[in-house]
This record gives sequence, structure tokens and C-alpha cells, in this order.
Amino acid sequence: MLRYLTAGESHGRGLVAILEGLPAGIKIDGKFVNAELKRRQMGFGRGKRMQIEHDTALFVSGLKKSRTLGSPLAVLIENKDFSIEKLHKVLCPRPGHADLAGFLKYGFSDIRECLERASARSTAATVGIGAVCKLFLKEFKISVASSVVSIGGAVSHEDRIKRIKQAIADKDTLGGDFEIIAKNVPAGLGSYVQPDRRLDGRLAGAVMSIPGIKGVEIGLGFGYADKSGSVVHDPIYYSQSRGYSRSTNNAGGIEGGISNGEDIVLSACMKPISTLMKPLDSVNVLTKRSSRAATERSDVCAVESAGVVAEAVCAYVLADALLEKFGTDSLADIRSNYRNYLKRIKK
Ligand code: EPS
Repeated sequence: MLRYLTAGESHGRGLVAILEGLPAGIKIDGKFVNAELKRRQMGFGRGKRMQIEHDTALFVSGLKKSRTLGSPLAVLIENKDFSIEKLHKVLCPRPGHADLAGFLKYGFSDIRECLERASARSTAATVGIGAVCKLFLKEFKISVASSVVSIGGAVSHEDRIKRIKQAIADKDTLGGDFEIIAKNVPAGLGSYVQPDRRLDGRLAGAVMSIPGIKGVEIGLGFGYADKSGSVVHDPIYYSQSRGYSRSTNNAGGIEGGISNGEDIVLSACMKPISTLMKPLDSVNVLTKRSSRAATERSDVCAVESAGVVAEAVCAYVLADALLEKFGTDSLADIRSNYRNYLKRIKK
């Protein structure tokens, strides 16, 4: 139903995204989209680049008077740091980054030629698309939010900041984990009929495709492994006012690859940023001599930003699944299909 592509190098002219498949009639609030871009740039531990960039979305196509036309929506985010032609060569791959694998794969003579696209800067374009999807979901009162759970093992806000300060002092980096909650998602999105239509697989795949993400869990996730069925499955109740409901939500809102009407809950783990100011051992790819890995301006910790990117990709997957169920062309038609469906499943 929906599809999107992004393009852009970290220090190229800018980032571009094209989203196709949104229905006509959605009001696109540019301020909201820019506020989402801003949220991605925040968080304690981000690097100096975030002080240079003021990410702003320019809608190049797909809108008239701020309403979607049903045609492809193209978004441009310009880079202020547009220095790709002048940047120095990178020859010593950073462990943990795409540097070595990308260099070998594409046959470059300079690692910069892969790191420019492998950079998490591309996630600005993803967040632009996700913000548009959130506006579509908002028409159905569906929201997607994230929160940081821990950073470098520290849980409280205060401890997390202390931990990041310590990492800065140690010239080290940190990862952590975060949670995503989608509220008011109706039962019935996704399907068990084919593996690639399962909502859990689609959401997990989307979150796993964010740079730096190494693990995704849905609901209780790995916590299911050592418990009995009688303890973990969510009992079912019914009342005329609420329809069906559950007393617990270990399934994280998805059963059989289909949303079940409870909140959708995912958690994900981000590895520590791989550019280290006290670099690890590496090899110079020209001379093959042992050397320290390259250093670049980078972030110390970007877990909060990864949460914002995960909101964006989850909003995209949910918007896609909603369109699949309720129609694709006109917002008004989708609304009326949605209302009728909600009435039926409550009965
Ligand atoms: C990023 C921009 C980059 C990095 C970071 C994400 O800016 P620069 O490389 O110019 O300092 O801060 O990129 C990476 C973590 C990476 O792996 O390359 C951004 O806009 O989010």
C-alpha cells in the first residue's frame, strides 16, 4: 500500500524521501513535521553536528494547500554541512561501523564513500516520512510514542546523564534501550495468512533496520522463554461498553501477526556508537598495516534519537497496515470504512 525511499549522504547537498500510497485529503501540518525533525536532533550525548543542522522539511510534491493529493509526496531536508567533496579520506575502518564491510562490498578506495550513506544522518529523512504517517494515524486517534528505558545500564534520568558525562570524559560511547508504544490501534491490522503480512514481523523488521539497533522485542519478548503458558497469555473479557479487553498485555498488542486491540508495545536495544575517540585496533586498508581506527566527529550516545526514528518507522508500518484494511484513495472513504468496522467488532 505505502512505500518509501530515502536518498542522501551525510555531508551531501541534502536528504530526500519519497512516500507513495497516502490517500488524498490528509492535512499536513509542517510545524509538526519540523518539530519531529527537531526531536530527532535532541538528547544528551549528541555530537556537534546537531548544533550546525536545523533540519527543516520542504515538501516538493504531493500537496495542495497543505492537503495530500494521493500522489507521491517528496520531502527535502537540506544539509548545512555540505562538505562531501572536501572531506579527508578514511582508510582505517571503525569496528562496529559499516566501514570495512561496505568498503569490501563496493570496491571503493576510500571508506568515506560508504560511510557517507551508512551514516545515521539518513534517519532525518525517515523521521520526515514518519511524521507524515503520524498525521495520518492521528485522523484515527492512533498515537506512537517512545521513551528511553536505560543508557549504558543506567535507568533513572539522573543516572543516565551521569553515565553519558562519564563516557564523554572517558572518550567512550554508549548504547541503551528504549520502548515504543502505539495506542488506540484497532484489532485487525496485519494478518497470519502470509509470513510477510504479519504485523509483528513488519514492525520488528522496520525497527531492526534503524542504524545501530541490535535487538527488538514485542511485548514480553525474551521474557516468554522461561515462563509457563498459564502465566503469560492475556485472559480475554468482554463488556458492552468496552467490547473485548485483556487484563494483561504480555503479547504487546499482537497475536497471530494481527493487532488485538491492546496497546502495541515494542522494545529495542541500540549498540554504543561505533566512532570512538579512543579508537580500537584496526588495519589500514591501503598498507594493510595495523593501525588505530579512524576518528570522526560523532555522537557519544543517540538512544533518545533512535527512539524517535523507531516511532517514525512504526508509524509507517501501522499506516501501511491501516490502509491495507480500510482502503487507500480517499481519507473520507477510509474514515467511513473505519467507523463501520469499529461498530461491527464491538458487537
Ligand atoms: C547524524 C549526523 C552525523 C553523526 C551521526 C548522526 O554527523 P557528523 O558525522 O557530520 O558529525 O552525528 O552519524 C552517525 C552516528 C554515524 O554513524 O555516522 C545525524 O544527523 O543523526
